[in-house]
Amino acid sequence: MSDSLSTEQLAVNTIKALAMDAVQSANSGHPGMPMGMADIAVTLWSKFINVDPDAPEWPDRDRFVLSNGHGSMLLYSILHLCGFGLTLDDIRNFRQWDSHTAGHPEIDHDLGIEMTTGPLGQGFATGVGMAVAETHLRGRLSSDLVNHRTYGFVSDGDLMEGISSEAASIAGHFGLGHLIYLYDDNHISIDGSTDITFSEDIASRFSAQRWHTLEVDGHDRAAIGDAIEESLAEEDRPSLVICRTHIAHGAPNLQDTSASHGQPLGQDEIRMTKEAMGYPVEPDFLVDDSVYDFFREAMDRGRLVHADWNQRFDDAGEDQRALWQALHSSSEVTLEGPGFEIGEKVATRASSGKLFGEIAEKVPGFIGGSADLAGSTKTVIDPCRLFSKDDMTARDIPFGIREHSMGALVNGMAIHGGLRPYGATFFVFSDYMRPAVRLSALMGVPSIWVWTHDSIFLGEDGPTHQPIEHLASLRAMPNLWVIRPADANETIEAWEIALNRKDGPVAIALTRQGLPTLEPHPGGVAKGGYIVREGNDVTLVGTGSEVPLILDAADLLAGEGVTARVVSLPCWELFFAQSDEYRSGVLGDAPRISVEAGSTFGWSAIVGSDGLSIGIDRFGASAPADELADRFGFTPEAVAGEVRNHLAI
Ligand SMILES: Cc1ncc(C[n+]2csc(CCOP(=O)(O)OP(=O)(O)O)c2C)c(N)n1
Ligand SMILES: [Mg+2]
Repeated sequence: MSDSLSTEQLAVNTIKALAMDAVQSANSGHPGMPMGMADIAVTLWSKFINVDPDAPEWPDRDRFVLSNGHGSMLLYSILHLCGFGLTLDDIRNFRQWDSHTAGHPEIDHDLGIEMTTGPLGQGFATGVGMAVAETHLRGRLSSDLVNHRTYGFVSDGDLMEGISSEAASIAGHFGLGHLIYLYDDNHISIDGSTDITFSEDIASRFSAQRWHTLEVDGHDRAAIGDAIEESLAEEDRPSLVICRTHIAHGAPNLQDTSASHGQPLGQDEIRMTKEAMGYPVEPDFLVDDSVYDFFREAMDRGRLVHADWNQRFDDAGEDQRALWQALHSSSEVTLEGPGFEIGEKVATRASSGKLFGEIAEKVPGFIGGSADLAGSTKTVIDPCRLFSKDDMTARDIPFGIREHSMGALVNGMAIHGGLRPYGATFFVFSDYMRPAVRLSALMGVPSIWVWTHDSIFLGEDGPTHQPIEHLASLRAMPNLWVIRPADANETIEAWEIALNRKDGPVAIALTRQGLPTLEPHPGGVAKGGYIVREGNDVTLVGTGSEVPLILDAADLLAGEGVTARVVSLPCWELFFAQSDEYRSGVLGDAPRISVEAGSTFGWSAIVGSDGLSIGIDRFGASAPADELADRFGFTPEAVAGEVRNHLAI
């Protein structure tokens, strides 16, 4: 290849060539962004980011979030060139079945992929969560053991999405100085120029949100390097480096066009681009050895920083190491609870709240907060301290009324490692955080979602606040465990399950209203469902607040000589994971009737096509809870009446 080019320029050209070739060969993908951000990526990875390809999961590594994940070929090329586990064959298999190089790569720590997103904006907010985790852990463990940066690439789409405004607001408020984002300011999105819809002054917006902002030519590597240097020196504010770039930089006909965003450039344009760069047109996927040497030498910087960190870890004091181990421990958590009397009426949000002290003590990484509903959701670890710029080791995070970014921040903290984060709000507002919840499930991240006020029985606040379809729609989400405990003891078990799950999120739906404490059935929740009371004539299945209701209905029926089996089914996902034998044993052979104060959608999977589902298939209403129970037929008398009708007695 041309001797007149610097190796650094050759590295940039190689990334552009790999992106063009891989997208062309897959006949799908996004070449424009990798070509437009190649100068930025080469600068960041060759001069700044501290990662170790020999130990991709080293805990104090810098994090890198590709929020404009459609530009995944940029990340794959860099990781390959730097010597992470991605091979050139993986790149040849871009976007193919079972490859390591999915269209949008999500997460794969073994390969150096921290988190990249398909849904724009999620990466932006998740990175803020990683920076919160880093700040918090640095405070607790000292900067000897935790002291890294979270870098991110973000695009026009990321900044247009509302979640980035929420997350930027939090990041600026908390003064997350170790967060550095580089904005691909290319004025192009899918439908053409961003002029048609996006004209705000980004620097003013972010400085108003208390960020440190810088503006550079995104193809001037020296200027980019200076801007990153300056951002590294800024400890009190997150930094946004606004890089004016050109999408598909270097493509003679397609640079600065939206046509280069999401489709192959075509063989002719690729040839002309390679010729213009002085890059051999053939063969495809060509990498000069000097480029491998360039990146691998650069990675020695990370290896050294890692070796220093190992030394500091060995030299750390006993207390510090013990805390480190406790934070990173994967041992099983068991909870005692404060002791609840049988019959004692407690809202499950309240029994949950009473566990927080014990959880915080047993799980040092337990941390989280709510979207301005700490008192209502009863999610308080320490009433005297809130996470803030001045108290970063506090474990109660005031997320503010920003459910969507709360979801992503919790994911970011969970992905970071060392923490067991949760986020809480009213169940109905799970809608506001659903994209982040979905990503937690898709990525297999152990975020904990606490959703209270879980049915119409929250009462007078009315239908806008009363969840109806939420249980059904969240149960439809793969890999999310939704637990709706029936009493204080089931709530304890729900929390144990949530804290012990490592490979995905757990949601706990809790009541506002008091529920009687039932006879404990240890291990029942872990099986998803179990028999609360035996009976032969009919099986009544309920969840949460409807379990005591069907017990009362069963009492009424017993007086009439009808024996009803009562089944509590707090977690469908765990129940369906049991053997057929267990499930049919629990549900029995008698006719089945489900009772749940929400949509009946999906219940036929439990009660069968000839079963009956009592639920609420309309929006709720504003009235006191007792009246709602009457009007919606959620009284023991009404349920017993439905049972008699169904059994035709
Ligand atoms: C939440 C969400 N909405 C829509 C999309 C589809 N989409 C992918 S990229 C993109 C916009 C591209 O513009 P920009 O972010 O500026 O990226 P660039 O074209 O500059 O690489 C859109 C709408 C998405 N991935 N996520
Ligand atoms: Mg753009």
